[in-house]
Amino acid sequence: MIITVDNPPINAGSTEVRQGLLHAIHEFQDKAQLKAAVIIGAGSTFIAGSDIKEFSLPLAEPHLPTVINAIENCSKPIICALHGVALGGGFELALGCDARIALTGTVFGLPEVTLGIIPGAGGTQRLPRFIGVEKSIELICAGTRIKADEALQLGLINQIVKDDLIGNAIVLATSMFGSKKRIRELTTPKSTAANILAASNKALKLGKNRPQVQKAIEMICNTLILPIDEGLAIEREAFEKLRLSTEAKALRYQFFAERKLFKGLGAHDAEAKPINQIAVIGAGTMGSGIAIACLSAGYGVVILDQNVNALANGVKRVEQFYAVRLKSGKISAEKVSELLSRFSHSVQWGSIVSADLIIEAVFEDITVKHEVFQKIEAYARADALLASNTSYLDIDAIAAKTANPSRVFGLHFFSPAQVMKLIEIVRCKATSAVAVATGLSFAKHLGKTPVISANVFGFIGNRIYTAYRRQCEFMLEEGAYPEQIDKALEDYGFAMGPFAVADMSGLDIAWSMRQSQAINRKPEHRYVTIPDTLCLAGRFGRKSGFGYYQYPEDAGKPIVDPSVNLIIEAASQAKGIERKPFTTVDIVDRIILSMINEIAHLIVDKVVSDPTDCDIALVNGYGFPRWRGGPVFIARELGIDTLKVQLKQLAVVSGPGFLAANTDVIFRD
Ligand code: 3H9
Repeated sequence: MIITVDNPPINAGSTEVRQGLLHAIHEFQDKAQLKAAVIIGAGSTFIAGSDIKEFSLPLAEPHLPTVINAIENCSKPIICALHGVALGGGFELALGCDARIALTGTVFGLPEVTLGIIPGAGGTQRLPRFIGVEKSIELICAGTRIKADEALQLGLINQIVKDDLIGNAIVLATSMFGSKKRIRELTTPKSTAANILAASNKALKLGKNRPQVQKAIEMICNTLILPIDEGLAIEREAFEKLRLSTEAKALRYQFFAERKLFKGLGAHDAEAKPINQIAVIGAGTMGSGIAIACLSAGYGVVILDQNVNALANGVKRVEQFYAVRLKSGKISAEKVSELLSRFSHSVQWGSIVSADLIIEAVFEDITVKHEVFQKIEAYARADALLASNTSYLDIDAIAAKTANPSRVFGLHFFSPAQVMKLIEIVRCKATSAVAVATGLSFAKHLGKTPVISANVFGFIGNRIYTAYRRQCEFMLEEGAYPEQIDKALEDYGFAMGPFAVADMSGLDIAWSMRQSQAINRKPEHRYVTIPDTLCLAGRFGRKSGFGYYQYPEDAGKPIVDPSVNLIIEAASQAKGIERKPFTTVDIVDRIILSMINEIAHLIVDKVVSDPTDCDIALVNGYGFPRWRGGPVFIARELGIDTLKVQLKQLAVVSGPGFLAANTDVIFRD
């Protein structure tokens, strides 16, 4: 009997699918003339997992474990024929079958932890019985997706076939007439406590110690001590608890927000132009990072810098990046030579003539940018697209001085450009639809997450970050200290607190930006002078050995500096502010609220079209913990009325210059 799951587009294991499967298995059991069954997916894939849209509601019967029980309890063999992906519940269903056959290229995995849950249909109980505790910890706790050849090596599938999946599955099923091979009957291979501990510690570190990772380890280890039915019951209970947690809800929100973003990005009114050859202007850290990102994605890259030393350093950074990967075994020598065969460098502007896309990543100075764009125009092909990687300069002003501003736009990468997922695509007044569509397709090809921003100071991310930083400075003035704010945010899930980040980026950069904007600052607005005082004292952060913290040569970590606290206290005193203690909750609440307020401004000002894009930007470019969902998710959880009350309080404590936004826009989809 052939049982086909047909629930496009990804054959999600919805209630109807589970009902259909259970019905078919019972029918198969009841018909004596049928000797074996094959479960297969229609369309491009097997079951890609449970339908996670159902996860915010009570799950309807029959549950997936009931379906898998029916397969195991069936007296005749049931084979799974797999293609596309077999993920989450789809893979768990396959593990409940008597044999598995897969088409070349099929992908397997239990990615539940990435959604804040653990496998809830036996994944943590059957997988270890097959491949052992350590390997299961490695795969389940990272949500790793593996290809068919690795699955075959691990013994997870019986056979790989190049074509005729169903025909080959029927042959396999026929060979199994009269037999059953239940994974539940296997005993988990023995392991040493030291090995399990090492695998667990590694997984916890990688999984940021999140509750679902801890639970997954506990469940997997249960297979060494508990009978399978007991282990399954405990797993299901833990899955149910995690499924209903705010953290899992936030991760589902992020999942669907990203899908929505990519879907929206595909719906553009112009075709992207093909891009093969990229020119990067400027061989600094950013330029070489962009070159690496482009080379790794398969593009031909020329990097140009008129300063010979800067060029040599940039080229060295690119070569060293691949040399380190080669040494650590992450890449083969052949791959490195193939990558570097597409890489060239030059001090001559003539080298950019064959580029389809030219990305400027030079010093942040508008005069320098104007000069560079003039040069680019003189040498680039007339149909090449021109992008600036500026993080805060006015790209309209840059475009206005070019002969064809319709081909100019922003491609704002985040440092390190070869690592960070976020790219802001800045659409200027004259940017053509083709340029935007090409920027998007290019960003996607790099494996990045692009968000579209209007051309305003700070674009999306830095606008929100600036509001958040300002709020942190207010709190310094009112009674908090840098180490306390940094710790509160690190405990919340940020990789680094804002003052440690500021010290790393260099306080002088923001200082010169503030100086350039001083003329526009309203004197009646609240302005915190602490960062300026630090800069006037030569405290520029890590590079000068002092900033918000001290950085003695022999200390790996920032050290709290009592003299900074004196500067802060003097600033409070100068304004007659009576310092008061802050709790971690006070700190985090004020920061999140200030972000929500700024996001509402961005929507009202039409800088970004969808509020959820801001959450995606913060998670992918600013280290906002994904499992918190983002400020928009948090605002929606709080509800419009509570948010309004809290924002009113924030306006009061923030003082003059704080502009409360119309947050209703956050609640529109
Ligand atoms: C689980 O299984 C728990 C178990 O332990 C069971 C416990 C009892 N549900 O990504 P795409 C939608 S947890 C609902 O653009 P691609 C997606 O929103 C689950 N919908 O395509 C989009 O919809 P729309 C474990 C889903 O080809 C459409 O499908 N499984 C789900 O680039 C196409 O998606 C996972 O975590 C879902 N599970 O990639 C797998 N998945 O057209 C997560 C997708 O309306 N999914 N949709 O915008 C993926 O990794 C990718 O979507 C996949 C396809 C590789 C499948």
